[in-house]
Amino acid sequence: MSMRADYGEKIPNNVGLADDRRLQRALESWQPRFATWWAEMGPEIPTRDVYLRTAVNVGREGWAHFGHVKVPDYRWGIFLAERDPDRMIGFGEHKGEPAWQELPGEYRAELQRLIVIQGDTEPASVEQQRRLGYTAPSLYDLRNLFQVNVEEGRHLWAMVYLLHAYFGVEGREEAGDLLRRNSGSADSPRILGAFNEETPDWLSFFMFTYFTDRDGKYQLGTLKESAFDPLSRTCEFMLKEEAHHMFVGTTGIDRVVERTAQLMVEHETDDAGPHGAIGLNQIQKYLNFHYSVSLDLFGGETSTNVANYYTAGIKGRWQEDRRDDDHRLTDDAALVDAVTGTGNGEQSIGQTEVAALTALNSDLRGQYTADCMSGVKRWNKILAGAGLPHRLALPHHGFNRHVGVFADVHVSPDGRVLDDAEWEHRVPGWLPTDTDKAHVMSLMRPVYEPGKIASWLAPPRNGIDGKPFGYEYVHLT
Ligand code: BYC
Ligand code: FE
Ligand code: FE
Repeated sequence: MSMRADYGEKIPNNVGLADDRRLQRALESWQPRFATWWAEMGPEIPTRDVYLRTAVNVGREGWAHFGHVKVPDYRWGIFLAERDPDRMIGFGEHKGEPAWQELPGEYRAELQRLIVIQGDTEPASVEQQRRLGYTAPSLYDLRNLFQVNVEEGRHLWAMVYLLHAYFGVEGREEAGDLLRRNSGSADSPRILGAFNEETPDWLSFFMFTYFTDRDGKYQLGTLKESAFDPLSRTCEFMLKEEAHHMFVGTTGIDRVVERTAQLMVEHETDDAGPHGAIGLNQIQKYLNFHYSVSLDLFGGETSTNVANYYTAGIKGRWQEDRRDDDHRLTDDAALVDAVTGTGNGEQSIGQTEVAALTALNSDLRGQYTADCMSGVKRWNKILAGAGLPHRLALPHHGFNRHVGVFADVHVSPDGRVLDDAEWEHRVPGWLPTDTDKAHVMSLMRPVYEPGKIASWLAPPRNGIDGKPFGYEYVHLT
């Protein structure tokens, strides 16, 4: 069943908004609040226009349109992947029953919570990134920043649509609160830790889009499996956009590593920092930080919440249909991380067996880590290609954690439990220090001339949408 995309409407959509006056009015009253939020909390740098991709439809004939647009006039729309009328629930106690087109009353609270948490992250990331335009290393990068930001704005719209369409008064209130909480705010912070951290520089931005948007990919992947079909279809379409965000991260870090390696070779040094680059050890420290903060987004190693979500059919596993088991997991066991031993620095990291259903956060985190490894391999290839013996690595998953079994211990990047004194002594070598941050910040000088690029990263291999790197992707005012 395919629904025509309604692009002439005030709110572009493929959900038949024109046929539901009540819902349309509710969303049209939320729209100016979104516009106010975007003006106050969105990208600060003034532009005349930006070369952006806009989602205009779903399906095979092409879903996106490219062109220069005035950013406040961007058409944030509501798009769900096409409906499969025969879709069946793939897991949990309702496995084999038809997917739900309406909200089941018994799971209302859980679904609302998941949608609110997901929705909260989207505007949070825009808030975190709002000042980066002032230090963009090229117009190409500035354009990518805007692209990521408008799409995170559209992801907010996606969750707000679900809240308005299915959750009544409470949903409308939650939709309002998504604009009321702010990243880093003392009184009303964003829900999840990583989304209250700062993204003050472009290395952080690339790390964030590599590691934190990738958490988004995996969480959306599990919600795409949901028995609640409108949520599933929403997430399926969001995943399409997500691919570009991770591309920005992957190739961004590629280009930083490439430039650093170049200068290390040119100056025959281990530290390219004094030569206008970001030091390789600084890249490693930023990687350590963003990977560990993103691991916290997977929740505890064991969780009764996640077991209940799975049994109810509202949150599945990554690629549920490729799993070779009964998709109910009621009789299965799984190994999860555990910290054993007590006090006096005698603790060590082992594993313990738990009910598989409670181990699903660990399961997802494992899939995520394997994916993150592929980036590290890429970056190490760049180093090897430059003839350098240096390598980057993911730290142990217990390193610098604030959620789950590792929250109460200090773990080194190579996976040893440390006492407080040793941790304090060694941590400046593992996480960005004020000196590291100041060095990275000192390199953040804007380059707004078409075809020019900052000193600390290599230009991209290709431009956007077949355009060259030197194209005027952004017209500043
Ligand atoms: N910070 O039972 P547990 C994205 C809380 S990113 C603070 O293990 P659960 C994006 C937890 O709420 C993807 N608190 O939790 C990326 C619970 O509290 P209560 C976002 C945390 O529910 C870049 C308690 O600790 N989407 O899209 O199994 C740019 C016990 O935890 C944190 C989702 O996350 C934390 N990090 O798992 C833009 C999907 N972690 O209930 C966008 C929806 C846990 O005891 N969310 N807590 O008071 C979920 O699926 C789950 O809620 C979580 C947590 C995976 C987040
Ligand atoms: Fe998003
Ligand atoms: Fe994203």
